[in-house]
Amino acid sequence: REIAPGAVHVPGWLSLDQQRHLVQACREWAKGPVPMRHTVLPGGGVMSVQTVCVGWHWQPYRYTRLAHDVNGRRVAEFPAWLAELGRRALADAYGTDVPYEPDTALINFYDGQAKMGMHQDKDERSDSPVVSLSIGDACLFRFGNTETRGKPYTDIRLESGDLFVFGGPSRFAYHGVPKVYPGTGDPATGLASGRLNITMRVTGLQ
Ligand code: MD5
Ligand code: FE
Repeated sequence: REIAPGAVHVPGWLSLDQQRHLVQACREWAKGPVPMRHTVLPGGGVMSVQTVCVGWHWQPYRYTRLAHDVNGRRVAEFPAWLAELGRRALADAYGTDVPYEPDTALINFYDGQAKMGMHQDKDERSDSPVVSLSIGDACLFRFGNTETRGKPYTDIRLESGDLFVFGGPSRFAYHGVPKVYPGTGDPATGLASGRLNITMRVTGLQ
C-alpha cells in the first residue's frame, strides 16, 4: 500500500455510508455560493474536470478567499467534520497520529471523458500531506516522480472508497488521471455516473 515514501494507498477506506454523505455534501457545495465549473487556465485552456472549492478558492495558480474568476463570492467554509475525517485518514494511512489542520478542499468531478494531465500541486505554501478520497467510477491514476512529468511512474486503479495520502517526499510528485472507467461505480453512493475526487490540503495562508 506504500507506493513510494509518503505515498500510501488504502483501498476501500470509506464505508458506503460515508461515501453517500460525502456525495451529498459535494452536491450542496456544487450549487454555491461559488458553483462547480470547468476551470479556465491562464493560457485559455479549459479543464475537462469540473471543480468546486471549500475553504479557499483555487484558480491557477493561487488560492484566494473570493472566487474572482467565477462570481466574486466567498467559497463555503471548510467544515470541522471534514478536517476530522482528514486526521483519521492520515492516522490510518501512516499508522500514527499527526497534527493536521487542512483548510481547503478541492472537489473534482470527472465525467466519462474527463482527465487530468500530469502536474505537481505546488500552489500551497505548506508541505503538509494531501488527503485524496475517490467516489464513483474507478480511474487510472498515474503517480510519477518529482523530477519530470514523464517516466518513471506507477499506474494504479483507484476505486470508489479509496484513500490516498501524499506526504513527505511524495507531496510534490507529478501525478495525473489519464482515464476514467465509466459504469464502474456503485449508484448506491448517490453518484449515478462519473467520478468524484476530494482532496484536502493545508494552504499555509491566512
Ligand atoms: C484526482 N486530483 O484524482 C487527483 C487526485 C488535483 C488532483 O490531482 O490536483 O486536484 S489528488 C492527487 C495528488 C495530490 C497531491 C500530490 C500528489 C497527488 N502526488 O504527489 O502524487 O482528481
Ligand atoms: Fe493534483
